[in-house]
Formats: sequence, structure tokens, C-alpha cells
Amino acid sequence: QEVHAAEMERTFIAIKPDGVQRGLIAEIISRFERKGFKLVAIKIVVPSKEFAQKHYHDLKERPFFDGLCDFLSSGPVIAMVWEGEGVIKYGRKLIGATDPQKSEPGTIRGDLAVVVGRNIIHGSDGPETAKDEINLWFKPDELVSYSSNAEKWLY
Ligand code: RTP
Repeated sequence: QEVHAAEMERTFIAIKPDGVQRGLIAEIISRFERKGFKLVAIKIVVPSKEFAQKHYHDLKERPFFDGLCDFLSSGPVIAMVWEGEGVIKYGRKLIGATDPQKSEPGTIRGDLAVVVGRNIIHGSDGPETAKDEINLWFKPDELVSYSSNAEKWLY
């Protein structure tokens, strides 16, 4: 079955500073890659606090907002766009519940993190936020469309 890249769903995934510092970049990328999702954008960046506040603008009334933004801007983040059928929802499944104490074993947070303030990864929670977050973190020409050989066996 022929699938055109332009029709494919995309989500924004970020490895937060704790995940980078703990040496979990390859581990996390590999879980998305082995599932069959396709990496279409990636960069390493230290976000400014203002940028972190933009990213988390939905949470600005929450008591942990300031600490969260300080944390996100405290070191390198791996910003990525992943593509594939159902990648927004299933990406959240791979990531696991927000609080690692509640995430199932087998999920990224369940296997690799302990507390909610250091939960190593972010993933867009719906189609609208995915679009907004991709636009916030990436310029259009930083996203690469390509067909991979694996696709004809995945779809
Ligand atoms: P994310 O956006 O990072 O994927 O996380 P999420 O949707 O699973 O959770 P959300 O409620 O949007 O919260 C965003 C991030 O804020 C931090 N947080 N800290 N009680 C706390 O201290 C607290 N609650 C949330 C977490 O880093 C969470 O991922």
C-alpha cells in the first residue's frame, strides 16, 4: 500500500535536559525508531527561558511553571519531529504517564525516570499542539521528507 509522506501524521518530541545529561538520547530515539516511526527533524539546542515559557504557555497558571521553564532551559534539549501513522497518540504511549511513579514498566518514563519534575521527555498531546510545537521549534526547511525502504513493509 502506497503511503505519501505528506499525509503522514507528525509529532514533536523533546528529550529534556535530564535525559540528555543521563546519556539516554540513543535509548529514547531507538524506541521510536524500532517501533517504525520516522525521524524527519532533529537538533540539539539550549532553549532560553523565554522560549521555554512559550513552549509551556498552557501551563503558565500552574505552581510549577517557573521551575519547569528554568529546568527546560538549563541545558541541551534534543528537539525532534517524528512521523508515522498514529504517532501523536502512540508516541504518548511509548513515553508513558506524566508522573514516572505512575507510568507502566515498558514505557520510557516507566523504565527510565523516577519523579515528575525529571521525566526526561516531552511529547505533543494532540494534533493542534503537535502543529504548534513543530512550528515553534523548527523552521519549515528543517523538516525533511523522504521515503524509507522500511515503509513498504510497515504500511
Ligand atoms: P509533557 O508535556 O512534558 O509531555 O508532559 P505531560 O503532557 O505528560 O504533562 P503536563 O501536565 O503537560 O506537564 C508538563 C510537564 O510539567 C512537569 N510537571 N511538573 N507537579 C509537578 O511538579 C509537575 N507536574 C507536571 C512535567 O515535567 C511534565 O512533563
